[in-house]
Amino acid sequence: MRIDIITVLPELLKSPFEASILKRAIEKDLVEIHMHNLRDYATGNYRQIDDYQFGGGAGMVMMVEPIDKCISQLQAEREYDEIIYMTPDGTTLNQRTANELSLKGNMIILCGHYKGVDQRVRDMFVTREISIGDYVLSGGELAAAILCDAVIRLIPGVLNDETSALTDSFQDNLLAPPVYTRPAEYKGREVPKILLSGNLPEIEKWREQQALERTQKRRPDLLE
Ligand code: 6GU
Repeated sequence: MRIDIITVLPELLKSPFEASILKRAIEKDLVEIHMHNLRDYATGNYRQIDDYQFGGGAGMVMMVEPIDKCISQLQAEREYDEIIYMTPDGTTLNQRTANELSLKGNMIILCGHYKGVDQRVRDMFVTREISIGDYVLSGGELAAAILCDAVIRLIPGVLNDETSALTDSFQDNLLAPPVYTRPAEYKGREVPKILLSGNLPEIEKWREQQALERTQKRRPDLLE
């Protein structure tokens, strides 16, 4: 997989890819991340990338031309399966979308800022608009980092047995069951006996039951 991220704040997107699982995925050549500073595609003395909105109103709008230049240059070099625009009015990210995107080859992620991008960018290029939840961030960068994390960890070979995605919350529309590690007793609190029994079928049954109870209590919407 190759991900090209278009942003006005590339520095905000450095550290997420320099640690732990994402770093290892890059080192193993399972994913390539390329940052593009939108400012590099702006023209004129002021390298302008945003402007006042037609019709008036507070807030600047990201201009179509620099984004067109950047995306068109990338598209001249390779085919893209998805051009994703990060925006609070997009479709809320969930595990199903992450699973779907983990199977793609090349993707562009465009990070919005200010009042967002000129609608013509969305009409001309964007194949999907994604939000990470019903709250507003100052820009799409942190949302893009979250999307990349959720997607990249699902690429075959990125996770090993210890970090397996198969038992994650949401993987079958259930939350994950409680987990314990040593010691078996801590300040009077004991690990459920069943987990120490070695009876794998019974342990599996207990986990399924716990996952179901947790989901019923915390996220009944997932079971509908
Ligand atoms: Cl993708 N962008 C911004 N700016 N705010 C958000 C978001 C995205 N998703 C939730 N809030």
